Amino acid sequence: MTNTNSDNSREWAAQAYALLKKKQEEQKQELIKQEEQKQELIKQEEQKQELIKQEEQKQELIKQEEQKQPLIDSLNTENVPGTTKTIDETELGEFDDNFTWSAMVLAAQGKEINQISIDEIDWLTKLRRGLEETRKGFVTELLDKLGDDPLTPESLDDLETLLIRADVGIDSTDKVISSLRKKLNEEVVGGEAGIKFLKKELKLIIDKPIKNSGTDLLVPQKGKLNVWLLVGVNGVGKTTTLGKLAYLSSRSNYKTLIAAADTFRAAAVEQLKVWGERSNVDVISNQSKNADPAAVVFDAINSAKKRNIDLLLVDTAGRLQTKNNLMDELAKIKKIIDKKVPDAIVESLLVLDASQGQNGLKQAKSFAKSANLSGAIITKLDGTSRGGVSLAVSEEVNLPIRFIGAGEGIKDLRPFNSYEFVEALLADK
Ligand SMILES: Nc1nc2c(ncn2[C@@H]2O[C@H](COP(=O)(O)OP(=O)(O)OP(=O)(O)O)[C@@H](O)[C@H]2O)c(=O)[nH]1
Ligand SMILES: [Mg+2]
Repeated sequence: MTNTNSDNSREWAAQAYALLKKKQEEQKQELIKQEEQKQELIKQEEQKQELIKQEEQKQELIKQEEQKQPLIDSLNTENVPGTTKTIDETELGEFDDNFTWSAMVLAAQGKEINQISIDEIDWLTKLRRGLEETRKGFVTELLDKLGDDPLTPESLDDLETLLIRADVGIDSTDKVISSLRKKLNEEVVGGEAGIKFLKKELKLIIDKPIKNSGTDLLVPQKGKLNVWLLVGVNGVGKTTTLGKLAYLSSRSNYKTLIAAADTFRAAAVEQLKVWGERSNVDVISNQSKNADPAAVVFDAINSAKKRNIDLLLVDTAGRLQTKNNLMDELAKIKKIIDKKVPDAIVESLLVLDASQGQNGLKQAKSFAKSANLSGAIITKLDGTSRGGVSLAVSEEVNLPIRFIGAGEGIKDLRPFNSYEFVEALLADK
């Protein structure tokens, strides 16, 4: 190779190198560019994924909110028509003996753990506390006397005295004691078994008129006008009970109306209107002095028919001017109902104040004779030692107990449940 050739070769090589270098540089740049693009793509992909994730999270939150909504709604309204918040929402109390006892009573009636409500626990606690006075002079004393020993004929005498003292009544007491005596003749009965047997016997007495009536639980019949008259002597709790019933009824979605047929006591209408407002139920009244109670009922029936009412609750007077007779007035009201709505389902419910004991029983007997009663409501079971009178009403007046009241609050009235009542009456300690 000549020098020239050699020079040319170097030149060529240099050019080739330069070219390659350029190529390489270009490739490098291309790679960098590609890398940059790749990074850009990765970044975009990441951003996209992030956006997708955010969207998913957003959707999840929306879903959670949607799931939460009906729960919040139902908590707010709790089936009270036309209101967004419940009246006196019940708060869960302490985890104590009362709670445990109430939960056990519910469980014994087949309730599952997730079906138990705070309201039920609250009511049973009130009932148990309310019957404490009756129980004190009764079961506690009996258990103290019995100890762990088997029942003897002497302990039956003690039991007899205690039952009479708790206003259970002579007839019911006789019945229970003779069943126990019979059982004692057949076998040895321990203290605990004795209480169990006693509970069974008392429940039988209370359940008899309920079974005979053919209706275990009194509820308004749908598709008909139900008229419930609340009757009883003055001060027993008719108006208060009617207010509580209006609340129960409207809360259970029955179209409810109140007739203020106690026209004797001036404040009666105002008292009813307060209850009506609390339970969101209208009150039909006639403010004029000495208005005819039957005329108020007449107006109320017209209104009930127009509005397609399920349940008309009628408050009646506990006392009238001497020239008028309470029974005649009730008969007049009944006549109007029969004439205007012959197919209505009418209940005449005698309201009885448990704290009046045997006196209340006397009233019940005289009302039962003339007022054609279909059931009883026992009030003021809180704090009386005479809760046993409920048994006398069942046995001696033969009336099914339909509701019981144990307090002045709107929720302090419940449909009567003989199992719960007897358990509360004979709860130990
Ligand atoms: N502790 C307690 N008090 C009650 C209960 N039910 C009613 N009361 C109270 O008994 C009093 C008389 O109640 P009312 O509802 O006005 O009795 P009423 O039978 O309508 O009376 P008259 O209209 O005068 O015949 C009020 O102070 C009530 O708050 C109850 O279950 N427990
Ligand atoms: Mg009243």
